[in-house]
Amino acid sequence: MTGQAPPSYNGTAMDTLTTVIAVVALIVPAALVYLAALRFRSGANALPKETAPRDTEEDNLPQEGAGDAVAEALSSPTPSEVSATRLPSRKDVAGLRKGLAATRGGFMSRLQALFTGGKEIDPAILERLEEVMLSSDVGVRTTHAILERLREKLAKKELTDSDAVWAALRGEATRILDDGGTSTERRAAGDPSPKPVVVLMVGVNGVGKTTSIGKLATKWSAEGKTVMLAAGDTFRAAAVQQLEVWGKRVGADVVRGKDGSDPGAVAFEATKKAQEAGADVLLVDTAGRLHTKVNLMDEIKKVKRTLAKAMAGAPHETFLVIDATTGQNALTQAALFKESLELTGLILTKLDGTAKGGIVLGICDELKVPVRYIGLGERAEDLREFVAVDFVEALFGRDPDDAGTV
Ligand SMILES: Nc1nc2c(ncn2[C@@H]2O[C@H](COP(=O)(O)OP(=O)(O)OP(=O)(O)O)[C@@H](O)[C@H]2O)c(=O)[nH]1
Ligand SMILES: [Mg+2]
Repeated sequence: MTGQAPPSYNGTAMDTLTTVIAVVALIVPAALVYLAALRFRSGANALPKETAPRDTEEDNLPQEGAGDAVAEALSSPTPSEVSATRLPSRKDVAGLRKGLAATRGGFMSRLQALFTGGKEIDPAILERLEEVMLSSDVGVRTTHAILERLREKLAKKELTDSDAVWAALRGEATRILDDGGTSTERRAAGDPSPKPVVVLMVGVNGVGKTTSIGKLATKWSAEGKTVMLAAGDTFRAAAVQQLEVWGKRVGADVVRGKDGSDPGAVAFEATKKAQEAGADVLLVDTAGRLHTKVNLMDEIKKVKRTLAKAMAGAPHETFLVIDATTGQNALTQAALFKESLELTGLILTKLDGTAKGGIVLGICDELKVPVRYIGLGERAEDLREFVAVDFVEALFGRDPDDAGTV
């Protein structure tokens, strides 16, 4: 009877069925993962043509190097939580794009002009590229390093059209800006949640130290942190008043000394008061000083040592504030401050006021100190955490509302 299959036949059918189920169980999840990956890629490809290619998948990852040790200490997230909050955001990119309008209209549009109109890619274009980069404050060393890598790609025939060169440039920018964030591990290795987190703000005159303190105080207060300010610029009475205005606006106590008193003593007293008050963060303002004046640099080193005496591990952050409009001099300043103080981060201010934002590349490449915040205006909300992927997208991406420019 055909309906009665022998037992061995049944066994084979079961084996086949089991195999089919196992294969399906393996293939279906793999297919789902593949489809999800495709969706992700097509999402990226939906961006305007020149913004789409990121050199590697790694380039798409959140920039862990921009991990904000202060925020980490204040809210104590795990490193993976920090990463999760660093995904590129279209809203952030749109805001950045506005703040970087001058650089987009200057440096970036000059760059893009080299590659539009189907120009042939030859070594002469790289010479013009060099000219644009040098005149946009990218810096000699960084410009030459980027060009060297482009020449290699050109020789290997990897740069066949302008899109490929644009993508390569974008890749170089991402690599350099990501590299700047190498000190996260070291910072994360310390006390994960000091209280208060002591932040020492240093820099030459008029770069935006006090304003950046006001902006950070606003940001952290809005996040529910208790912020205190130390008026460590005892040089000018007006400096203390300026800080007090911010203190009032933000609702932060300001610890001040007598006019002309020792800035170290103010910093010491403020740290003790912040500890007693259980403040989450203490921002220490200091007088502007020329990086070339040995006595002034010795003074700031002393302030730093005094902070460590007041609280082990303090200052937890030493931020050098740099004015982006000062061009190559900013690099010299930063190098000398770095030599005297162990900098944990840079705040690059007034990026809204320069068409030569290429300086960010030079600074990240040469100093290897992470840019932590950028200033894009004078208002409290104009200080932004620096996230390399967003920054690169804001510079190299096309504005969806403006098809005409970069
Ligand atoms: N456009 C623009 N202006 C800024 C930015 N940051 C600071 N400023 C302005 O720069 C000027 C100097 O800022 P301050 O905060 O007083 O600078 P400082 O480093 O504390 O100066 P000293 O204490 O004198 O050394 C002020 O007019 C600020 O409003 C920024 O990101 N963009
Ligand atoms: Mg000041």
